[in-house]
Amino acid sequence: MFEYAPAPESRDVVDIKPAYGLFIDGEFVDGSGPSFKTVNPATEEQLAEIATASSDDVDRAVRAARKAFGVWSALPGSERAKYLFRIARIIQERARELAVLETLDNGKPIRESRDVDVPLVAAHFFYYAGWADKLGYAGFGPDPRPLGVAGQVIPWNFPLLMLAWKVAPALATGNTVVLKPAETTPLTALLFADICRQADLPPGVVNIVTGAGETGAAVVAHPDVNKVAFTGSTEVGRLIARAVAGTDKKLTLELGGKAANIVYEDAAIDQAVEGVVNGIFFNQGHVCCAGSRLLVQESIHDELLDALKRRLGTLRLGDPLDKNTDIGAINSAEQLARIRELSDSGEAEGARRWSPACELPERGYWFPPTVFTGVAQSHRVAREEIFGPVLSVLTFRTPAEAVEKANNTPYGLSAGIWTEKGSRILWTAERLRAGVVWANTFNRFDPASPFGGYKESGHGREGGLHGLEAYLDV
Ligand code: TXE
Repeated sequence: MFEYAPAPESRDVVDIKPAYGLFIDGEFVDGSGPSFKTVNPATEEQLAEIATASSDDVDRAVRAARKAFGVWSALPGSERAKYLFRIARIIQERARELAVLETLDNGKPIRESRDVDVPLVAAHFFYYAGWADKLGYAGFGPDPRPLGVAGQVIPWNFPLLMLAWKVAPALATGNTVVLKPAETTPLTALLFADICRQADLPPGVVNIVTGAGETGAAVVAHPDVNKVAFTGSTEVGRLIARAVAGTDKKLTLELGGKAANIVYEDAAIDQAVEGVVNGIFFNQGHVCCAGSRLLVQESIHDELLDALKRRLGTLRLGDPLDKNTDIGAINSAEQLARIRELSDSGEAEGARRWSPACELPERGYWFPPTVFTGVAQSHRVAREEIFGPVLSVLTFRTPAEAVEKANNTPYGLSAGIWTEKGSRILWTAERLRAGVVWANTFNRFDPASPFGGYKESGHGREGGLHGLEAYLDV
């Protein structure tokens, strides 16, 4: 029998201060709103007090960014590239610190923050550093111009990675930034502020304002912000679209999803099971492109479900700092309540609920990996984004039915296809209304490839060349 030996990462590699201010014009300053606390969702222990930026503080940050824009946008691209390369290298040097801090504040397994989040963050800065002196060759004409001050509001599921997706292309193109991290996960953005200082980035090029939705709304509404970039709920995305309507602000929105992961009967079952598990249980399912609807061909339903359940029985849920952990904590009490409410609706509407035997820690916010079978398209668990470790299983008989069911959602962010037949991949992919379609893999990201949705999943693209365009007048 296999003996379980815990392998905890040391939390001593991070130096968490008891209280943090806002980062404006290259300095940490007090916020004038009431401070709030950020907690470790795995233990509910307080990590730090965080300042709230009032609209006056946001105004100070935007003015600092405006002043810095003059200097930053006038630098030759090769100079801006040097700063971005420097930031990327410091991220690599401080990778362990960033990963541990991300795991403490967010609840995600250290294996993911160490092996996925932080390396991708560095990769985004390297990638966009490479573009900074080549914008004239990017296909947008000889002299594309930066927009000015970018107001960026990000969520809590990939705090540092969402920052990188937004900050790296903004800086490479000569814009300056006022960024508001999510209220439950501000710590890595504040550590990033320290990295900007270490890289000698000119003051005001990056400003970080912490706080809740009101602070985000103040960033979006500020008249001297030229570009708004948001990742979060569809509901808040709509509010932001309304706030920006009628202004000349450029807008990108990256919102929710309800992706179908389609498994055809000729798929390699073991590989598909791994893809389904990674698709929905990676980052506790707090992933906008999560494969939350499994569409399995009827003829292999029982075989696939048996294999899936066996695999789920081997996943370890627990201490996110333990290098063996597969499933960490839910990010907040609010998110846990949302997951519970939607899961209860699944049972009430007649779907069958299953979870592997697993003990949940007494403190903290936890939810077991959960599978719903016998799900109808009308059930809430098939229609609404749960944003948790909950998989809804539906079946199909023909490829046409698979496509119809996959597209039967107001969202259109991503999808997955599992089959050994190349022609079937192409046939299916060209009929799916989704911004990203993965074939025989899932949740793969690359800074060179554009990411974004159709329909209620938002508009605009981040990543790759398209990510540059979002920050330029072309
Ligand atoms: O999102 P919010 P929440 C989905 C997911 C989740 C649900 C709610 O389904 O269960 O949204 O999560 C800031 N003006 N996604 O409540 O509120 C807020 O402070 C400007 C999918 O956390 O959208 C935070 O920084 N900003 C998603 C950010 O918006 C406002 C990721 C996101 O919070 C604001 C997160 C306002 N009026 C949740 N109100 C994805 N696409 O990946 C709030 N904010």
